[in-house]
Amino acid sequence: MNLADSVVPAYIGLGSNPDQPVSQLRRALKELDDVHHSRLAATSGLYRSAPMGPAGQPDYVNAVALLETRLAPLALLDALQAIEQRHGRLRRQRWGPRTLDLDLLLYGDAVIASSRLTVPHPGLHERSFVLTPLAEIAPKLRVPGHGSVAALAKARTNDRVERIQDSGSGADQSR
Ligand code: ROI
Repeated sequence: MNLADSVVPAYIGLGSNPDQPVSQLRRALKELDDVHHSRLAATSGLYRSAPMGPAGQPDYVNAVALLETRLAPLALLDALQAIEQRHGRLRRQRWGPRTLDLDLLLYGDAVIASSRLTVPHPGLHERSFVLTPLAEIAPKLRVPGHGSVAALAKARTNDRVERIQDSGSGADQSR
């Protein structure tokens, strides 16, 4: 197992649209809590957001989670992809509907550009459906090269992103 030397804060973006997105995200948050060598330290509420990409797809539900992990970046990516697979990930079309998307947004302050993984996530600084839930749990966090999450979220006021409920993951209640 490929472990980091210390515990690293990793921020994960969750998104789902076609098939009961609220329950997909709730289940996914529980599964994130079970990732080995990791602890689910914070979760945002759930947000309904207008789809970015082709028109005619349903609204998305999005959230962000903070995982404190000892997994190395690619080992964490493997764990996220295993969860996506369990949700029967549907991804037929670029920017089309998806059953469950888990994006590794930030891994500590690492900057990674490899064939499998780009961190910070390339769309992070300009996507309200990521910035708004991220600002709920980490407003002061800085995105390398782009400034604070709160400032980035504030700059994007035109996109439709509405908080719909607490995530109910149990992360805040049970610890
Ligand atoms: N649009 C929204 N609102 N939320 C997402 O999670 C999302 N994910 C995607 C694309 C297709 C870019 N659009 C999205 O992958």
